[in-house]
Amino acid sequence: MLFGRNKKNPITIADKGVTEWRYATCGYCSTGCSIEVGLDAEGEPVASRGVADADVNRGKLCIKGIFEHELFRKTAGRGDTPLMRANRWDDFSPTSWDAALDRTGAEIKRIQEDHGRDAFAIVSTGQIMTEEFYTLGKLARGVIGTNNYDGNTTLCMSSAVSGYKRSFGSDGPPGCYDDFEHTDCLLAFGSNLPEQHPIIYWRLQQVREQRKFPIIVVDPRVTQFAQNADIHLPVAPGTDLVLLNALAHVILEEGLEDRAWIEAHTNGYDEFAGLVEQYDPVTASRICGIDEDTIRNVARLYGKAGAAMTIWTMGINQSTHGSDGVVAINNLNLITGNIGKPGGSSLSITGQCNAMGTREWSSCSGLPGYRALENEQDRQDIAAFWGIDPEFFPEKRGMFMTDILPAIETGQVKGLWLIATNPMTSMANTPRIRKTLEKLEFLVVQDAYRDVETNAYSHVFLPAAVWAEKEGCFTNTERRVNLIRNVCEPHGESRTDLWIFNQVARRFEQGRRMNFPETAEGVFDELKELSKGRMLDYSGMSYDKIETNRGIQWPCNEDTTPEGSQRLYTDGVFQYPGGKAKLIALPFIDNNEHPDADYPFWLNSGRVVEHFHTRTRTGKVGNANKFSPTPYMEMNPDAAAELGIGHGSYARLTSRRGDAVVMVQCTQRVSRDMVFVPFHYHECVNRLSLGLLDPHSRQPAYKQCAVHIEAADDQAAAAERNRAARAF
Ligand SMILES: Nc1nc2c(c(=O)[nH]1)N[C@H]1C(S)=C(S)[C@@H](COP(=O)(O)OP(=O)(O)OC[C@H]3O[C@@H](n4cnc5c(=O)[nH]c(N)nc54)[C@H](O)[C@@H]3O)O[C@H]1N2
Ligand SMILES: Nc1nc2c(c(=O)[nH]1)N[C@H]1C(S)=C(S)[C@@H](COP(=O)(O)OP(=O)(O)OC[C@H]3O[C@@H](n4cnc5c(=O)[nH]c(N)nc54)[C@H](O)[C@@H]3O)O[C@H]1N2
Ligand code: SF4
Ligand SMILES: [Mo]
Repeated sequence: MLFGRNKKNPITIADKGVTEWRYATCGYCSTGCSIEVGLDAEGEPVASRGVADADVNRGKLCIKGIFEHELFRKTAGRGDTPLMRANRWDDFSPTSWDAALDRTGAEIKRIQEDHGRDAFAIVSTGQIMTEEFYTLGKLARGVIGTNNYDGNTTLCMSSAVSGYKRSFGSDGPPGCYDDFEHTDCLLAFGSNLPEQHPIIYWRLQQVREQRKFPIIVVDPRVTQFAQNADIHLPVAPGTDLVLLNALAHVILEEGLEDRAWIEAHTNGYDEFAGLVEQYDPVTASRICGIDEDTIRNVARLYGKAGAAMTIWTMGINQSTHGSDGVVAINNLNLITGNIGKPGGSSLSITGQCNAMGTREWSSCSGLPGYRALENEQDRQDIAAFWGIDPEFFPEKRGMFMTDILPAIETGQVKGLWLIATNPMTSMANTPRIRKTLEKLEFLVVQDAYRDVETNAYSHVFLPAAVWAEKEGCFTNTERRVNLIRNVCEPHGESRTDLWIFNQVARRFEQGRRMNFPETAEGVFDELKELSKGRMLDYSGMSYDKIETNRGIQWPCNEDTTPEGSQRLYTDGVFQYPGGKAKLIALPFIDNNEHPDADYPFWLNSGRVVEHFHTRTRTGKVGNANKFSPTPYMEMNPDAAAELGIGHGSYARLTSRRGDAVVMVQCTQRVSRDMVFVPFHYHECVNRLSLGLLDPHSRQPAYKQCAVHIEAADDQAAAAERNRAARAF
C-alpha cells in the first residue's frame, strides 16, 4: 500500500564497484547455470550473478554459484608453483615448470620402456574444460599410448553411460529441463535435486506452481525432495531394479504399455516380458520394501500419464546393479513410448560441471565424439585426423579407474597421473587406497590445490588454473554446451590444464609431430570438424554464438538444427544398426554387504547443498563451509537412544574396512537401521565404505555397506579431528 512504502526498510545491495561483467558457466554441478563474474576497476573479481536471459537458470544461482568469485581470492591451499620431491617421503621443494614437466615426461617413458605402455595410467575428472579433455585424450591415446586411461566419472556417471549404450546403442541423455513443462508424471530415483541440483529443482517447482502432476521420489532417505514429493517410496537399499521390474510387470499385466511404439521402435520384447512376469508386486514388495498397492498405484500413474519421465542420479548409478538400474528405467520408458517426446524421457541428471564433456570428448572409454576403439573405421578416422598410425590404438578399451587402482596393488600399473580428482578422499576403502598409492613408482598430481589429500603421495605436483582462470566449454545435464570466458589470470605460477597437456605432449617425439592447438578456441574447431554430421554434432556452434544463446544443446548443425536440439530420438530412430532400441531382461542378483549382528546398520552416503565433493573449493569459501564445517551423520533418534548416543555428541562407526568418528545429528530423515554420512570429509565415510563394483560400468556401490556404531568420548573425537586436518 502506498502509505507504507516509504516506511519500509529498503533492501540495499552492496555496491561492490563492479565495472565489468564477464560471462561464464558455473564450475560446480552439472545444472550448467550461466553466471557473470563482476570485476572492479582494478580487474579483481568481486561479485557473481545469475544471467537473467539464460534458459537454464533464468537469473538464479544457488549458494555455491553466488559465491563462486571468492574462489579467486580465497587462495589458501592453492598451488602456486610446481613442486617436486625425490622420494614420496621427502618434503616437497618448489621447482620450475620445465623441471617438473621434464621429470614427468622422463618417468612416463622410463616406466613404459621397463614395463610396457599400459604400465603408466592416467585418471582424470569431470571438472576441466571440454577442450582440455579432448587434448588430454589426444595425448593419452595418440602420444603416450596407454590404454589404462579413465576418469573419476567411473565413480559417478559410468552406470548411466553403460545403461544408455545398452538400451539405445549410444550414450547421450535424450531429454532436457523443458520436459518438466510437458510431463504428466515425474519419477525420480536416488536423486536429491533440491540440494544437489538446486536450480534444476527450481525449474521443476516453477512448473508445478502452474500445473499439478505427480512427483514420485524413490529414496531410502526422507530427503528434501522426498519431503516435497506427492509420493515417497523408501526403497530398501540397492533394490531399485526389483521395483522397476515390478512397475513394468504391472504395466504389461494391465495393458498400459504402448504396443504400437514397442513394435516400431524396440527389439527384445518377448524375453523382457518373460522376465518381468516373475516380478509380481507381492514378490517384489518383499525385496524392495514397497508395498504391493503402492507399486500398482505408481505403475498406473506412470502408465496412464500422457507423457511420463524418469530422472535419476547416484542412488541408481552407485550400485552393484547401477547399469541394470539405468537399463530398467529405459525399459520402463520404452514400453510406455516415453523417449524422444516432450515430457517423456529417461534423463540422467549428471554430476560434475563437465561430466558430459568428458563422456563426449576425452577418449577415456574410446575415441573422441562417441567413437569406439572397438570400431575399425573409428580408429582409422581418428588416426588420419591426428596424423598417426591407426595401429597405435588398442582395439578395445582398457581398465576403468576402479580397476586401475587395484592394478597398482598387483604391480601391473607402476606410474599414475591424476588430473583434478582426489581419490584419497573420494574412493571407497581409504586404507586400501593409501597402500595402493604408496606402492607407485611415480605419481604426478595435477590439481588447482596443493592441499588436496592425494598430493601427500605424489612425486610431482603440477599447479593448475581453476574454472574461469581459463577459457573453454562445459556440457550440462541436458546436452547444453556452454562457455566459460577467461575472467582473470591463473593464480601464481599455475597454468591452464590445456597448457600443461600441450607441454607434456612436446616431451614426446610423436607429440612434437602432431598438431596441438594452443588456444581453447583452436581446439574447439577440431571438435566441430570431428562431430559434423554425427549425433553428437557441434558443427553449428561457435564461442560467440554459444555466449549469445547462453548455451546450445547438441546436435547443432548449421544446416538442419542451427539453434541446437532439445531432445534426441524424436524420430524414434536409435543408434543400433537397424535403428531399434533394446528391451533387456534384467534378473536381480543381491550381492551387497548387508547389515548383520556385528555390523547392524546400513551406511548410506552422499552430499549436502553447501559443499562440493572433497571440499578443496567449498572448504575455503566461508559462506559455504560455515553450514557444515564438521564431519557428521544423520541417525534416527530411536536408534541413537538405544545406543545411548545423544544429539550433538560423537559416535564411532566401524566397518570391516576401518573406522571413523563423526558428530551425531538425530533426525527422522533416516530409518532406524540406516545412517547417512556426507562424503565431503577426508578420513571419514570412505574409510568405511566397501564400494563393490557394477559388472558393466565398474562403478562403486558407495551407498550400501554395513557398519557398527558406538558412542565415542570427546578425546577420541578430538584425535579424529586432528587426523582429518589437512597435512599441509
Ligand atoms: N551441493 C552439491 N551438489 C552437487 C555435488 C556436491 O558435491 N555438492 N556433486 C555433484 C555430483 S558429481 C553428483 S554425482 C551429484 C549427485 O547428486 P545426488 O545423487 O542427488 O546426491 P547423493 O547425495 O549422492 O545421492 C542421492 C540420494 O541417493 C539416495 N540413495 C542411497 N541409496 C539408494 C538406493 O539404493 N536407491 C535409491 N533410489 N536411492 C538411494 C541417498 O539416500 C541420497 O539421498 O550431485 C552434484 N551436485
Ligand atoms: N562415499 C562416497 N564417495 C563418493 C561419492 C558418494 O556419493 N559417496 N560420490 C562419488 C562421485 S559421484 C564423484 S563425482 C567423486 C568425486 O570425487 P573427486 O573427483 O575426487 O572429488 P573432487 O573434490 O571434486 O576432486 C576434484 C579435484 O579437482 C580439482 N580441480 C577443480 N578444478 C580444477 C581444474 O580446472 N583443473 C585441475 N587440474 N584441478 C581442478 C579440485 O581442487 C579437486 O581436488 O566422488 C565419489 N565418491
Ligand atoms: S545449481 Fe549447480 S550450476 Fe547452478 S549455481 Fe548451483 S552449483 Fe552452480
Ligand atoms: Mo559425481
